[in-house]
Amino acid sequence: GYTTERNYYTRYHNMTEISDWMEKMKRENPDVVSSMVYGQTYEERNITLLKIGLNSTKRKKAIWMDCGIHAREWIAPAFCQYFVKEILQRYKTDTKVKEMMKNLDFYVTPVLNVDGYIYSWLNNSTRLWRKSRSPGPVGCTCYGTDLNRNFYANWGTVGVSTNCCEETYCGSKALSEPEARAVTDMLGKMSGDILAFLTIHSYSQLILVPYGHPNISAPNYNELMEVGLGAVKAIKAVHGMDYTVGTWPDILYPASGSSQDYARLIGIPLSYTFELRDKGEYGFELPEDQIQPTCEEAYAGVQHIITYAHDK
Ligand code: ING
Ligand code: ZN
Repeated sequence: GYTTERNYYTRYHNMTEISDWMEKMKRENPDVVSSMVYGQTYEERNITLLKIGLNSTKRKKAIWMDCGIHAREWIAPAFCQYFVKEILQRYKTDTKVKEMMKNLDFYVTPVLNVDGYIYSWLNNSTRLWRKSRSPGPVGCTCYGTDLNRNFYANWGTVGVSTNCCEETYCGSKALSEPEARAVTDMLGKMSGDILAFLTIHSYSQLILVPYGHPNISAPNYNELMEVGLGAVKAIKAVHGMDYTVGTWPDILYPASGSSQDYARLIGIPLSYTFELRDKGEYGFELPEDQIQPTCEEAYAGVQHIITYAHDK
């Protein structure tokens, strides 16, 4: 592992390095960090989350964060790592973060689409892979399902492809993919305790609120927008970057079967998709010298939402 390198959080890391890093986080913070395998990918790799929080006698609320549901969006796992590093540092000196660590557990999945992420690290021709790595149905020679179209949330109705060669192929049925099932099962177990569901993507500099489906609207749409706008302001204050907040249909185009929609549909009040830097200059291949500033500003945005959820 390269986890002792001074510049660790300014680099992208392959899956082996991220797994080593998870072990290191546990080893160095045994009272605060534990890990849990909550599912297996199509290629039978473990899907692991880190649980971060201070022990408490009362029932704790939770924050969910997943990164790397899309393989090529490398800044997302880098942000999950940065986020964990930051809260583990900050709670020791920052009384507000400490209070949140007492009242909340943070469930962080650094890489959800493990098979796809490993594939995107293979060589130059696989670098821009998005989907999972399961084979298509009989008669289709292409691989992979878009995991963010495979959830049980108006599945297959809009903004998806049924052609297994396409980037937004939604799978043969809702939850056909073990990765989407793992998240669904885990959310089911924790359901009522989760205050905020945060799923991290790139790129476009957006904060998306539910729903991706055009015909439904969240009962707390105004709250979601207001808190999202607060996050945008917090982001801008760090490095002056502009993020936009809104529903997917309002900003671009509708989509169904996303994890974000599923999370809101099952009652998680605050459900957000973050689309990190940039706006297309480098796109998914964001240079490493932008990792740190991107993570710094995204942390501010996430902290705004988490603080709101905690204080509410
Ligand atoms: N963007 C997301 C995608 O899955 C999204 C955006 C989020 C669409 C939520 C619908 C619902 O297409 C990227 N960059 O993957
Ligand atoms: Zn994505």
